[in-house]
Amino acid sequence: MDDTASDLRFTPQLFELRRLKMPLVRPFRTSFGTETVREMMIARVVTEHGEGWAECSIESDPLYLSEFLDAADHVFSDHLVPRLFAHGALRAEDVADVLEPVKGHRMAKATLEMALLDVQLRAAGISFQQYIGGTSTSVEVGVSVGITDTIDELVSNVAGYVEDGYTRVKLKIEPGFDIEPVRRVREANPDIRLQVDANTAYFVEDIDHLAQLDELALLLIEQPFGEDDLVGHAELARRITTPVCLDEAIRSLDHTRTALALNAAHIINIKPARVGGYLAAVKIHDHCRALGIPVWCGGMLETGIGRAANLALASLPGFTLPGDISATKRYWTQDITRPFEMVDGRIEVPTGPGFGVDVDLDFVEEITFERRELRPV
Ligand code: SMG
Ligand code: MG
Repeated sequence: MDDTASDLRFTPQLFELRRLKMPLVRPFRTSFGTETVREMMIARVVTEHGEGWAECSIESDPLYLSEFLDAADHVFSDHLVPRLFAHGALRAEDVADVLEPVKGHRMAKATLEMALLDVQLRAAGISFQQYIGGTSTSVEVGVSVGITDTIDELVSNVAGYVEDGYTRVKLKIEPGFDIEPVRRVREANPDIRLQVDANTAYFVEDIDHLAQLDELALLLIEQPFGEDDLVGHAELARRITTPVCLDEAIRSLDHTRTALALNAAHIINIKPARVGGYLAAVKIHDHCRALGIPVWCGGMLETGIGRAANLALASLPGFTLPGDISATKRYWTQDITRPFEMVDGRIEVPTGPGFGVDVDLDFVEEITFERRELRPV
């Protein structure tokens, strides 16, 4: 990583947490629920050297991972932010250590680190991409397609995304909506790169059933079993030919090391928030790259803040598979940053200082339904 960002120290004077409601352009259904209006949180930190913004990828309910927004409110105000205030001047690289005594809550921790990273890189005048040593000026992206009431509807939704230019499509699956829908999408699109994501909806007893996916030429199957079932995923990896990818199971570099040691994954989905932040995400990328394990950048239906950062992350050389980073219009009619457009299946990596996007304060104000300020006492 680039050291030019490392000279100054930053004293947080204020953390502002905002909860927003953003309507999705189309409902997004997974094995754990349907989202129509997405409840999101963003954070802003103010320091003596300027301010920074962060995406908080925590969901409103504890259905994807255990963290959820109402709990995060408490964790931020009573456990994490007071530790940063008490520590005084610091760099983004210090945040994980300062917050280490608090167990878990990695998405909350990732938010605070991200806000400080934005300040720090803006103060140094360098982009996040430069800081991590990302190489490509644009990255290949994909789209994640939700479960539908009928297979025809799914085939039609996928056709729309292919029409928009997506060449890699991920289908959400669940028991009762798996082999047949995926087969129909494959038949209609013989050449697209297709993959599936089950969000922990299956059990090891389902391996023979899931093996039917093998004839559909998928890039990968993502996290069919529980977040702790590494042994189950290892058995799956032995018994099917479709490459196995882990998402929910990977919440740290240690989880990554363990999963790979057990042969529980051929591919890793790196979601920065899930692993405790962008700095941990880079470490996981480096580890996987050294072992020749392909990685790709996961998505949490982010605002433009998170999308900007994910694009830079995905420009590291080990991100050899397209990420769940779609164009803005796949998610929102209006975003809180400038929109991101896809051209030829790729989106450009932002080059401005920090994460390289400005936040539309008027629009943020309009969609904020809760705003809290945390200051040192
Ligand atoms: O495009 O950001 C996106 C969505 C990607 O499918 C996606 N994310 O398990 O990978 C996943 C899900 C988690 C979020 S569902 C609310
Ligand atoms: Mg997933």
